[in-house]
Amino acid sequence: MVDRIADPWGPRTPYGSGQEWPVRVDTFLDGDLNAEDVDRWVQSASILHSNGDALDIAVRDGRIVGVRGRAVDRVNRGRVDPKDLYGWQANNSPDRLTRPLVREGGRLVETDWDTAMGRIVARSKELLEGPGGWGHFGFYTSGQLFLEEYYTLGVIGKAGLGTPHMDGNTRLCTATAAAALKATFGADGQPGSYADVDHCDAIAIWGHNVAETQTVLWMRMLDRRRGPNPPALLAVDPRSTAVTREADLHLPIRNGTNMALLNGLLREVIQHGWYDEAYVDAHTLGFDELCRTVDGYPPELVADICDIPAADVRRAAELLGGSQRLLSTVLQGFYQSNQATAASCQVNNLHLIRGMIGRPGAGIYQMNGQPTAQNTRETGADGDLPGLRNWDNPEHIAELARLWNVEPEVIPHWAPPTHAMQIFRYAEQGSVKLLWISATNPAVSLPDLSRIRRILRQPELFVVVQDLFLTETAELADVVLPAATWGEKTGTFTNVDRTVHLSEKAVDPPGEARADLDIFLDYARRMDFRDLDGRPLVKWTTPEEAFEAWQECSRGRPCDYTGLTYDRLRGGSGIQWPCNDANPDGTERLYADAVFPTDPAVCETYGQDLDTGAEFLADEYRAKQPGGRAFLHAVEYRPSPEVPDEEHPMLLTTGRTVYQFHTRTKTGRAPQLNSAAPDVWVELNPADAGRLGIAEGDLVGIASPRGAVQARARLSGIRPGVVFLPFHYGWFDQDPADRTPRAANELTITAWDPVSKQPLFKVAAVAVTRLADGGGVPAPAPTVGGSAPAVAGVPATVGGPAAEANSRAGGE
Ligand SMILES: Nc1nc2c(c(=O)[nH]1)N[C@H]1C(S)=C(S)[C@@H](COP(=O)(O)OP(=O)(O)OC[C@H]3O[C@@H](n4cnc5c(=O)[nH]c(N)nc54)[C@H](O)[C@@H]3O)O[C@H]1N2
Ligand SMILES: Nc1nc2c(c(=O)[nH]1)N[C@H]1C(S)=C(S)[C@@H](COP(=O)(O)OP(=O)(O)OC[C@H]3O[C@@H](n4cnc5c(=O)[nH]c(N)nc54)[C@H](O)[C@@H]3O)O[C@H]1N2
Ligand SMILES: [Mo]
Repeated sequence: MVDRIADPWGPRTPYGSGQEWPVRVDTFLDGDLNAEDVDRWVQSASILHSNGDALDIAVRDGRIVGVRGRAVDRVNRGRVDPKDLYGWQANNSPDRLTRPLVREGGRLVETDWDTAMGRIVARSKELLEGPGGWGHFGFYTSGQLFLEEYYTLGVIGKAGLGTPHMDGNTRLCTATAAAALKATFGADGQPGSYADVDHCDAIAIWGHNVAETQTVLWMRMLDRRRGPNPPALLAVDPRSTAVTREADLHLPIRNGTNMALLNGLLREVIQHGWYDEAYVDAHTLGFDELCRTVDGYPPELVADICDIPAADVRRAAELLGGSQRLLSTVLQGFYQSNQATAASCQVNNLHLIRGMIGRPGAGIYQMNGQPTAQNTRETGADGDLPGLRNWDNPEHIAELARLWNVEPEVIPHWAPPTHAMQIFRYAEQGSVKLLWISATNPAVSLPDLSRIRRILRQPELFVVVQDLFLTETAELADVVLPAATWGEKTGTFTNVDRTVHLSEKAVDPPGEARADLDIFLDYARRMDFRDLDGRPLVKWTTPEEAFEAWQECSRGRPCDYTGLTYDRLRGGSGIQWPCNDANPDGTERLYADAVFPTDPAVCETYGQDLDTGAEFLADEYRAKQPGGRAFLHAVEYRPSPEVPDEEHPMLLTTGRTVYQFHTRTKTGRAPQLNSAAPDVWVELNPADAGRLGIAEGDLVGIASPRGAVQARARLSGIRPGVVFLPFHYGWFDQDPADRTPRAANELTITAWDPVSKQPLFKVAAVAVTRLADGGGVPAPAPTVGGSAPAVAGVPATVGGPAAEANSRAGGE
């Protein structure tokens, strides 16, 4: 038995290069239950991160009572993340929404489905038939629904209403992953495989706290590090985390300077001749310009911009340049930071010029964050066109029009799809009049929250919120729809390395809550969307039928699902797309043949200028004659849009802890997870704390030009001049009489990457002041991971008997 709060990663199962990762099966069951007490085990996968850990849901008396990892699965080989071990308890929470709510006289009151849907449909018809039509509809969805639900929503938006104003919270999450993959390779889709961990000789971790955010992937890396021939480890993060402490080399760069670092590293690699000339010549475009640009970034300049020793820039380049099988992971420290897409593309460049792609151990993970974000992108629920199609390619539009049997003109394709930040802008300005929010909590997760609250409160904006709980966002809605969730509905989703899993319904949802698919289908029916022959536009009623419709849409595209079926996904391991006649068992790695989907007929985008975001025209793109080669993009470093000044002298960055998921609607309702990190804290370097007279546990005020929050100080290993706030803490569980502002996004800035349009959650300027003495009581911050204390005497975070889980190497 292991207390997986005290030890989130559990026992090691070391293994060597090229060996198979050993099985270790993790199980957690409610209270004193044993495996014999479980009525049924129902196949599923994790829903609290993008790793795609396969697990079975334990059911007893019609309730979920626990989970157990699936030993047969290629992704986790039985292991389960702490959030997944304990987080399912939120399904059983007594405060689940069980009936629809509508706003009456300023208050939300319970009603029936007919009334709630009737209001949405009446408002929709009024708007659609009036002047401005589709332009009034905005949809803001998620990276946490199922593939079948996104595809259905995408068809409703694109072929039913014809609105381009649809996006996911994936804009906040993995828009940069998609943008960087498109920009370099021509289309979305992760080149690497999780099995690359088994083969690599070096791992580079770029702005990714993998130990806390993809714990099972980290377990795999740690098991390699403890076995024979361990891979070298490089970590780039302004904080001290479990990853940077394990690393052979840690570059604690100033947040917002990734681009300068990467330019400097590429310069060193090129100048030392650590690149593969033959690969560069045959398979890439843009090497000469890349050389010219990075030439301006000698180690001393990089050291100055990033505030790290020049010798460490050289050492990092040596580590990267000396590796034969390099694995890179990139996540929010890049995606939500300054020059997000440009910097992420430099990691692709590094792999391309070294020929480190498409073979075992040489992998790139432009990571996802949310469990089903890949599907939001593939199916077009983020506004992109389904099947990774190019909005600017008339032939792609014609294909969709044929598939859906609608006029091509109905499908919005006259401009790029509207990104989430712009949808909220339109709502602010009043042109978007109906905003339908599903499975996301923007009142806590978007930047500059006082503005977001103002937008959502506007009386003229009709807000629909579809959720499990009365969230901070739902409180502001006109109609609240109670949704079923994971474990209560069936569907599929795809993880970071393209592994598709089936998640089956295990139990009934509470009260009148309905699956999101059924809600969208009900809306389509009531709106009476038709195709050209007068038949219903949406022709499916079950998840499996929706999946089959999606398969047709994916046919022949990079994300080809045509070889998959629900039956094939049952029983064994998840399967990686593309899975089709040519690859009946799925595809472990993309680009093994070094042919990239950059051909103008195939590519998902004609590209953008990575500095400004300006879109290239089709002819400009064709003139480059990519012919299946990948693009090496060269970009100069530019400072962040907000840098410290006298009034706001420190840099703020934000992120996560291992125990909480986002705005905590689930993990805040699981006792073991909640008590491990019950309230907000702020991480400070001891030197800054000393200068400001702040001790561990003192109450601190953090103010930016947009707002102010209060948090208890945790003196940690973060770099001097930088403070870190977890963004998990909204106000749903605060005493209504004392809602002291504590959400990190009160402070963050409305600014985004020009290419991916992902908001810059990782750089803002703030002032930090001491407000009150903490009386020697430590901050409510975990002692594990990034918030590990730099001072002695803070008691360790433990879960105790209630958190004891089973972990068995080799199986059951
Ligand atoms: N426990 C837990 N796991 C999760 C989630 C969760 O909420 N909780 N959410 C899931 C989702 S949706 C996502 S997107 C992922 C996110 O996973 P991560 O990206 O790993 O998480 P973050 O904490 O947002 O940021 C990662 C690191 O970036 C560093 N950083 C900040 N600014 C910079 C910078 O300018 N440059 C560099 N190089 N680094 C910087 C931070 O110090 C932080 O340690 O996690 C997924 N997994
Ligand atoms: N400052 C700062 N802000 C950030 C970030 C950061 O690092 N720093 N990270 C950003 C990132 S990467 C992300 S992904 C976002 C996450 O931001 P959000 O998406 O707002 O976070 P969640 O708390 O996951 O919200 C998901 C909502 O969906 C509901 N839900 C769960 N399952 C279902 C379902 O099956 N059906 C329905 N209808 N509802 C469901 C949950 O109850 C919850 O209310 O936050 C972003 N905001
Ligand atoms: Mo995310």
